[in-house]
Amino acid sequence: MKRIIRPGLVGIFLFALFLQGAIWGAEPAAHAAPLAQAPRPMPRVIARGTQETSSLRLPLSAAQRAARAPTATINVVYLASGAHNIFGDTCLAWPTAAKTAFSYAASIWAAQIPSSVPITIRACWTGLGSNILGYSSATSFHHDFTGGVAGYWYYSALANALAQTDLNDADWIDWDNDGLDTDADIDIAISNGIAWYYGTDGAVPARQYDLATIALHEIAHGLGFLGWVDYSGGQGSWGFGTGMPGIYDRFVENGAGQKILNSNVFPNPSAALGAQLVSTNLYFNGTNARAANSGNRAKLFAPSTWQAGSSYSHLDETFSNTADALLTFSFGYQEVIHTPGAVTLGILKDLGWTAPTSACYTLNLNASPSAGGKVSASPAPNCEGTKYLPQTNITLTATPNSGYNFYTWSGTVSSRAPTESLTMDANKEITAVFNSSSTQFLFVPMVRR
Ligand SMILES: [Ca+2]
Ligand SMILES: [Ca+2]
Ligand SMILES: [Ca+2]
Ligand SMILES: [Zn+2]
Repeated sequence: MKRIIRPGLVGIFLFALFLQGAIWGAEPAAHAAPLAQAPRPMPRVIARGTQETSSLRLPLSAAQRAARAPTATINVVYLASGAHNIFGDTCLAWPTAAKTAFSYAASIWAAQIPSSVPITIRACWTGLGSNILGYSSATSFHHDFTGGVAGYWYYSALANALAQTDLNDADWIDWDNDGLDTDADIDIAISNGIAWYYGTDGAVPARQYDLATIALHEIAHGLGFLGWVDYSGGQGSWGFGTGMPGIYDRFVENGAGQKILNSNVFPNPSAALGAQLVSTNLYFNGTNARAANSGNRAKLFAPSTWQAGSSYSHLDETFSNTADALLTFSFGYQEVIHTPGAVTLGILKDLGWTAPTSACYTLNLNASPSAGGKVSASPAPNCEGTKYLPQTNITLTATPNSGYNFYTWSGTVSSRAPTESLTMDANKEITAVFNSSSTQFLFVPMVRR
């Protein structure tokens, strides 16, 4: 940690010293002392409304919802009217139907990410700026715990999952300002001044925003889709004065493959780093993100004018109106996305989350013999790139090549019809058996000649 004191950096320096004392230097005797107040500032991101109508509708069917088994417990604490969240906003009473939509989003994530430690979200219903739908941040951040990569900040939901213990419940810091050492993991605010749709079926009327979609988006940030960089007056920096980057930043690079954390190329802080942050040329390069994105790095939102709360911690606009649009920075009227999308799941997996095996099913299709014909499936894969969401209804079509006929299916479909439907309720291995016209001709004389 650099200890260069300059006017204006004193506060950050004290913040860094505070972190040292609070996180590394805590001793049992300190228990008699008051809990430390949580250090601020910390990264925060906002979701914006476009006031334009979107045509993207990706809700979950009733069967798809029913098939989702929780892999984690996500508790939502709806802050009471008059309570303050960690950013000092005063919360208003939550409409009951809004809570239903928010909890629905939490249940979707609870079936996507595994953790043995319950995740707690503090949700504040409050007035926000014009066209701001909501904002999100983690409640606490941690580093150098068992199970994580040393030298990077993690948010508590992921840190707890990796450490398999609740790290912020006994760390002498009252991160959520409730007077207790026990702490939540994610802080989300939702605007009360938006024309929201509170249903969970995706049937959003005109000129309304889908609250479940926005809640799903904001929770993703709290799970780790949120970088530790800042930009001011052309200067870019990472670590918020702590000298330590976030785990998300570890994967970010420019088009030429230069890591933004490479201080030889981009000192921290520097104008060189600042230029990268507004370069429209930043990518998340992780094994799982690439696998989910046709082998390509996932482009990040890095517009030429820095947009605080939007830049860097969202997917690029090229993902708008696709199945990966959930982590783009803005939403249109009627935009419905109730699945995280393969690229976002890949990024979360690169950050350290273990993808649950139950989230999607594989469908392997074969033709026998391979020269005999083709098998096609409709719709295209809708989960993690090449797989299917549970309960997706699939139509299989066997098309023989010239000189062959379709004979039968083998595997989990047993039928003689060349067009067959099935429901994805498990991994499936299915073969279409073809026979050549001559084989079929020969078949008949072989019976009891
Ligand atoms: Ca604590
Ligand atoms: Ca607390
Ligand atoms: Ca906790
Ligand atoms: Zn966002």
